[in-house]
Amino acid sequence: MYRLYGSLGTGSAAVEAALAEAGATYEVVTINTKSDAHLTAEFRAINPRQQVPALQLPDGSIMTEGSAMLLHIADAHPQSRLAPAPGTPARAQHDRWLIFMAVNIYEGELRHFYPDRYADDAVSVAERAIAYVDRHYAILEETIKGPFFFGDMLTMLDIYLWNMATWMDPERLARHFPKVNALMNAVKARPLIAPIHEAHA
Ligand SMILES: N[C@@H](CCC(=O)N[C@@H](CS)C(=O)NCC(=O)O)C(=O)O
Repeated sequence: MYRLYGSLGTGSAAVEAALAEAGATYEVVTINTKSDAHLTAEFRAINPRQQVPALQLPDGSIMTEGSAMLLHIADAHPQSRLAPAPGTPARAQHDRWLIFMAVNIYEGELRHFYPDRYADDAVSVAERAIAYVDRHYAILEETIKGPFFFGDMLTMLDIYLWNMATWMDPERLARHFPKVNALMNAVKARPLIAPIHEAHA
């Protein structure tokens, strides 16, 4: 079985939702980042970067980077059809946008939530990070077909975007990014994801 090291309200929510939608057997080990449980030597042995999520695969190996986990879960559970088939042009687009979100929106949110890690003037780092994240949400807003990213098919893009969209102020999201907001609502309404959403959001 998979073992997911995660914490409520973090990027581990997407991995939990992906495992649930894939029909995988998994357990969640809570590493509460709010009480610094990720900063222990014990967790450093699991993830030297001391962040969640970390995922132990059924063979005992450990991987980090949530976006990579989603791609792996899709490929390890092809019957769940959570990503287009590897090697196809549709998969290229899927992976393109997943990495787009990881390196622009997720990274921008880290600057928003941990501004003091980037500069002494934390307030201005946080403000610029919000504008930076918005700029990338605007590009997604133009690209999403609706209700899901590629139309009717749920993919890892939707699960990843749902997770990140829960970090944004709900009123701002609805006003400025209605397609992202509708996508988030469609994902959170899924029976397997609704309880995960409740717990994390
Ligand atoms: N690049 C990593 C980033 C993971 C990450 O930033 N996790 C945050 C929670 S969303 C965390 O563990 N924060 C605690 C810290 O950095 O001290 C990924 O995509 O999985």
